[in-house]
Amino acid sequence: MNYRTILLEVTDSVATITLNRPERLNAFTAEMHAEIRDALTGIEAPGAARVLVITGAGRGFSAGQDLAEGAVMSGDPSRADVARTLEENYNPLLHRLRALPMPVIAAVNGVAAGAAANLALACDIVIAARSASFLQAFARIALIPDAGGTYTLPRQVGMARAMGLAMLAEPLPAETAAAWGLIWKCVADDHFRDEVASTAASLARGPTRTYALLKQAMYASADSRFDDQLQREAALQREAGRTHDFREGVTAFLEKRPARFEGR
Ligand code: T3D
Repeated sequence: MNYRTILLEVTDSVATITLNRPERLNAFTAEMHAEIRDALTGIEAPGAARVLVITGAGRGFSAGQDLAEGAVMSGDPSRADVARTLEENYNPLLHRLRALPMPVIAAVNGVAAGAAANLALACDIVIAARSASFLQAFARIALIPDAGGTYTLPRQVGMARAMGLAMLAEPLPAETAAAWGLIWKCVADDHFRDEVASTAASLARGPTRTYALLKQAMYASADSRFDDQLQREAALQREAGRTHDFREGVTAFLEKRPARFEGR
């Protein structure tokens, strides 16, 4: 299908969604959200893909919500409902990416600002080019961090850094984001695309069903008691132990050969 604001490509089980409004630094519009939803429906279909990569066209990842389309610009400002786009667009997207039964890589090629920064940080693996940065731009326009920022940031970098990022709204260079443990990796610009491609290819050869179970376990842990989490692990491990890939993994180990996972 042809989209106007994104590109969708699926090659060797790797689906790539490229945010594609480079003249607006790939800022999100309602149309872009609708197109991403449509693309995800195809990607979720059984056998369609085993990894999703989200990246940006041109020099930026995304500047977050398109402020020319935002709530405050449409109609009477005193009646603006900024939460509506969160409830209708961003929050369902965040839930959907977490629940997607495959790894999701945010390939942050340049600046990621506002809701786009937090969307990237909510992905399973974040790889950023060295020239990229993460900007909690919200306070600059008198908003609070959204798209999960107030959840993700204190948990991943601690309250002191989360507060600094949110209140000062200064760009966080990719290298510092990696040093703080906010992202998986910061890679030299020259090697960025190759690193994303090799990571995606490696995950596409992996035990996809197990990755989906692993996501469930990891994302539940932040809100779980220790004992509940142990029970959840046992239940999910039971499922993992019944996959074809578990049998293949153990067989390959005993036969001293690389495993050939099929994602089931
Ligand atoms: O409904 C609601 O509004 C609520 C939703 C809230 C969720 C959010 O995401 S709030 C946060 C929204 N994002 C921002 O506040 C970031 C705004 N952008 C910037 O601060 C800067 O663009 C950057 C720091 C990200 C990058 O700066 P720079 O100098 O590299 O690029 P630039 O020149 O500012 O941007 C290039 C073009 O993209 C420019 O257009 P022009 O002048 O060439 O015609 C600029 O206006 C446009 N652009 C950048 N960000 C946005 C945008 N257009 C619309 N919306 C944007 N968010």
